[in-house]
Amino acid sequence: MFQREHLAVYFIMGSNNVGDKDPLAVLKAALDGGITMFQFREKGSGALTGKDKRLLAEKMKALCGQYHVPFIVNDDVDLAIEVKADGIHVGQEDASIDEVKQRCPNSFIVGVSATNVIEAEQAAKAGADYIGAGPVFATDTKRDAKAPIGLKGLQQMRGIIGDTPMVAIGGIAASHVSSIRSAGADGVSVISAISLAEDAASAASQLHV
Ligand code: TZP
Ligand code: ICP
Ligand code: MG
Repeated sequence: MFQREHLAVYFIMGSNNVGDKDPLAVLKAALDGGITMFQFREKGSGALTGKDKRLLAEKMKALCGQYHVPFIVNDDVDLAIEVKADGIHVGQEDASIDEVKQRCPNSFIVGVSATNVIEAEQAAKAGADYIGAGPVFATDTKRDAKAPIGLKGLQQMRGIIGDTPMVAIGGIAASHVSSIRSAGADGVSVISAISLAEDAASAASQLHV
């Protein structure tokens, strides 16, 4: 069962976010460092597709399972169902919440990205299990990221979504965690702060409050 505590340290990664490292080794280190949720986001230049993508997803899912950490798939509803993920994360340009809920098992965790209060309110009303709010700060990781919403934007989203679980994303480092929590987020979601860290386990542990 999904709880907002799962959003505390939400790591996102694909095979092209780790430089020369082995994505499975990075994920294992992140799990050892105490991440509370994981999202497989295989997109952008050099991203795996087809069978290679599915095989990596299966390995990552198994690893997360050993740590009882929910395994979420970004965008790809078919893959999420195929590998029996714990949930799916969709953006505003991806499948609608209604479609996702129709196609996926009832137990699926459904996360939705929101870049402004209107999208956040819609997602909460449509029954998203959690909102991914951001980018909070500028980021080089996502090429087509929207303008940063800042801590003020996060606060505004919290004001409009009531107690819907919300995780902050975009340019987040350990030094931001307490101010992000104070702005009303239930946790932080990061790619590069863990995936490009020299010591992914230590980086992950430092993202806890
Ligand atoms: N959505 C909004 S910002 C972002 C995504 C997927 C990228 C976050 O990556 P980083 O490295 O934590 O800034
Ligand atoms: N939020 C989260 C949690 N994941 C994403 N991929 C995103 C926003 C764009
Ligand atoms: Mg998407």
